[in-house]
Amino acid sequence: MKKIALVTGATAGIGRATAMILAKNDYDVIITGRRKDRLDETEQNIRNNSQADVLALTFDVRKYEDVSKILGGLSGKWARIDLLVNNAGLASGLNKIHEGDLEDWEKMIDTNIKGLLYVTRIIAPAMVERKSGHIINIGSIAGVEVYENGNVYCATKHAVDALNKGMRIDLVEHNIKVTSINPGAAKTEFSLVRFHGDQEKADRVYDGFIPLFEDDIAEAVLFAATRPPHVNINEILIMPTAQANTVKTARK
Ligand code: NDP
Ligand code: 8X3
Repeated sequence: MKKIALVTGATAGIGRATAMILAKNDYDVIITGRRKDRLDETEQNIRNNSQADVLALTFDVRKYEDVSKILGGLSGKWARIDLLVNNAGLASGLNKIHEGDLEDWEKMIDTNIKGLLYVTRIIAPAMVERKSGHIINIGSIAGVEVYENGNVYCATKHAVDALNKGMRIDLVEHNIKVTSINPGAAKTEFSLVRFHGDQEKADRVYDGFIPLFEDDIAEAVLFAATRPPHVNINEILIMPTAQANTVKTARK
């Protein structure tokens, strides 16, 4: 029987690449996101380029009622999720704490922390019952360090780091693996979303150096997911060669 992976936020970037690489490596995949047209594109792309079966589910991870109805209502083979990749997330805004926009703050907290919790709360019990499963949380270098104006985004990713460690303690006796993949700057739609659609500002983030790309992170997810049963990858911090940390990047 093929393994089943659920990847949240698969309409773009890291989630999209992760769903694709898992599909090419013997997983059937459940993909999720809010933008139905983009999810349909991802589904078609996976079907065209792999042997995987795909289930596309459109919902907002911030809405617990939808998360619980849609994910809690999975049936047949789709109810047996072997791998959960908690990827859906975003940065919104880049402001001093005293100038922060409450809507931005709530978006980040509700998506990056509460959304991840909502999905995990629905999926983890069946893993516990089966005494098998793997949860991979997409954290960030922003969960390891804090940088100027990154305040609330960094706080949410520090929360993901704490949850990752907490999940591992709570789930270890149930034979469930928990991994955090923490990327540095990766060129996806991340900066476009952070700067509310300002493409020029988004592009400037990656000026003068080679950032990570979505496939680089997807490969790290696949590596963690394919270790033997007795091996858990606790965390991977993966950076562009040109980025030493959140404050020092070698730009040409
Ligand atoms: P993208 O903006 O390219 O992709 C984000 C994905 O998350 C999209 O599929 C989006 O789908 C989904 N998403 C966002 N909000 C919601 C929501 N409320 N409900 C459901 N899905 C949602 O960014 P990345 O691929 O870069 O980001 C993926 C993860 O990686 C995030 O957790 C991010 O914090 C993390 N990360 C990114 C880094 C980077 O430099 N790019 C570095 C470190 C970590 P849709 O809009 O269709 O709902
Ligand atoms: C994304 C990486 O450094 O832009 O999580 O916050 S960073």
